[in-house]
Amino acid sequence: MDTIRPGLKTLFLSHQNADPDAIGSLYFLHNRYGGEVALPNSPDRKGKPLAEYLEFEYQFPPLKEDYEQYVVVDTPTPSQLDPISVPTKKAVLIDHHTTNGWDVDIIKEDKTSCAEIIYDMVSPKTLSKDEGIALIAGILTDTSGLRRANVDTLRTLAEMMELSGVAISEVYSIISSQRTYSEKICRLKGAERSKHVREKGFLIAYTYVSSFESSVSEMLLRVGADISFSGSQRSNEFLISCRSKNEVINRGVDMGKLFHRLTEKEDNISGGGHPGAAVLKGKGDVEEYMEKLVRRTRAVIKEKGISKPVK
Ligand SMILES: [Mn+2]
Repeated sequence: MDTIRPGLKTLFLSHQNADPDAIGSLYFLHNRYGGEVALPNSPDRKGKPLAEYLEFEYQFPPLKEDYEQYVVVDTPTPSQLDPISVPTKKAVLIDHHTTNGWDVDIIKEDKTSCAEIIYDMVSPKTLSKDEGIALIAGILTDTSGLRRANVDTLRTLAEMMELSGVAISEVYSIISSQRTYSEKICRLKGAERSKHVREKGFLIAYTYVSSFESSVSEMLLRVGADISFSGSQRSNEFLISCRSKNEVINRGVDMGKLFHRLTEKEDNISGGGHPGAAVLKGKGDVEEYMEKLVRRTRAVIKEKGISKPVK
């Protein structure tokens, strides 16, 4: 089965912590094909307000029924559907991630969002306002506010805007949700306690918070750090989240690998991630591991012989 077959009893699904691309794609498909929708857990901070605005209804596991067809969108690996498992023989998988862990054929296109693939598949002659909002929200989030958009993205986006009459600002007002009070406090405290060092022109900032480590690390990049670390300690367990800017990644510094290398030597910790986002956790003292990570980061910058001109 390689395409959505209308008329079958169908369940539409997407990944854990569904983002606006997942929600928007599901909403559009459900509008056009009918059927039911399920998510493994609650949508993320932007997905949730979008779903609420669209009055979009979905179920959570355990699934009570069987379906003739399962359509899975925006989900690169089966584990991202946990605890839902899908019979792959009855599944249509539609995704735009470069790598995927499915062992069956999937509909994969090199697009900046799933919303674009689905829009092309349906190639609608008309688009309701809510459908426009759903699809455009998917594009805006998956391209980081169009920063990763290409010519193809913008052409599709322009067409969606024309057909639905939706303005980009309307979509932003729906998906730019407020952070919770406790997250805001953590970000403020993280900023207040932050320290930084400079290595060959790169600013490395680190701080300690009680939770929202990744949010705090992201914030530190936005206020000027090139690489940032936020650590927390809960009894004898620690967690450190790291973020780094593209200009660091482009110069060959892979924080995910750096984190992973540390775990190979010690049994009580685990971690790894992507070049620009990594996590380390385990038993131990957060300050001790923070010190190790900052030291190793500085060493890697020196080893690679890279630098950043200071303006
Ligand atoms: Mn996506």
